[in-house]
Amino acid sequence: KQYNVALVGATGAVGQKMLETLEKKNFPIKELKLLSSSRSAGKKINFKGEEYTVQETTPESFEGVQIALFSAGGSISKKFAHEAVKRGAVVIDNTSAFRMDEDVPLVVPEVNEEDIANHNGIIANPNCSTIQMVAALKPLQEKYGITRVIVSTYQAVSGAGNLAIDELKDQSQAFLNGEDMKAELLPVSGDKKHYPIAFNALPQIDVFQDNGYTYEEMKMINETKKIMHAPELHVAATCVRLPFFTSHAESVYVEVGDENIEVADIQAALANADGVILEDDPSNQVYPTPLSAAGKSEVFVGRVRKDLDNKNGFHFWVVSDNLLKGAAWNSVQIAESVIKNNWL
Ligand code: A2P
Ligand code: 11C
Repeated sequence: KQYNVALVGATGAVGQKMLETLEKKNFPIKELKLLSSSRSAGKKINFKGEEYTVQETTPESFEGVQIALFSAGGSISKKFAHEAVKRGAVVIDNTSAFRMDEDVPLVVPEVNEEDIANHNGIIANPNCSTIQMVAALKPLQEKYGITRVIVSTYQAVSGAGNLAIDELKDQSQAFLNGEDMKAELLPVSGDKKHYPIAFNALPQIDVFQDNGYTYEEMKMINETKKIMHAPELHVAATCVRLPFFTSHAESVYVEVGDENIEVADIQAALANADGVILEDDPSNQVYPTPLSAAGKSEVFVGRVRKDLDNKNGFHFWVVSDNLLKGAAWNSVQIAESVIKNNWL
């Protein structure tokens, strides 16, 4: 069986990876609609050797659509997702618009695929930095129980979209030419101040909340508890943007429920987990990096160590392609699960 699919935000950084992923996975598409704003309407995009014309997104765009993948920002999802559902589509939304809504499953298939069954038309794809962390935490939660997580992130500019990628390129060029770097977008488009990302590190991803955490940090905290069905889990996050293009890296500290667990136990649980690849051999300098993970769909983990003071504490390093498992790949996995399980 084949399905009518719409892709909202087809011209964006994630949208382009969605197309690559749909092609790579040979997703059963009958008709494909590529949607954007009026700015890109008329643009031609090649998919599986055929040329498609990008169209402006309107409520009517979703007539006859069965699966709609949204990745054009939260405000666009808020404007059009219900229009798509009203017309019979299942929406897989890659923005933060509905993630914390009670009737919207927030899903990483390796962690909580069964939550999809309860959808009411919208299924949310978590934030990229959350996805890779929960993929690594899940096997530990299952085997040993976890009580506390403290994470610091090292995030690629592509998480902020194509314009941020261009900004890093332009600033790098300017810096190397001895010219002034123009900062107009990062850390957050629309915020009061902008700082150069090239040759820098910005401890702000998304806007600040009243509690002093950024929205990216609060997404990691709240989404993790929801996906893992662990409202009592203690989670703290510090999210930092660094000047590379692809993959987010994370330093994770986790406390497990049993003080007799050793590094080899954690490594074994990670090595056997779905979608996770253990790359951990310090004696041979083996560990994942943003470049080694780029273009791959798995979550890579290395540097597993036991805390030197807390017997329940472990540290590790998680890396994954933020546009693939962090976005496009996870969304298409959700779509595949919907089809496979008859959850349309
Ligand atoms: P467009 O090319 O028309 O601007 P990125 O995350 O790389 O910045 O991409 C954002 C994506 O969201 C693009 O595909 C962009 O399309 C799309 N988009 C932005 N604004 C709208 C809108 N008002 N309606 C539909 N799609 C939009
Ligand atoms: C970033 N994690 O790297 C963000 C991008 O909630 O889906 C993803 C935003 C989201 O800037």
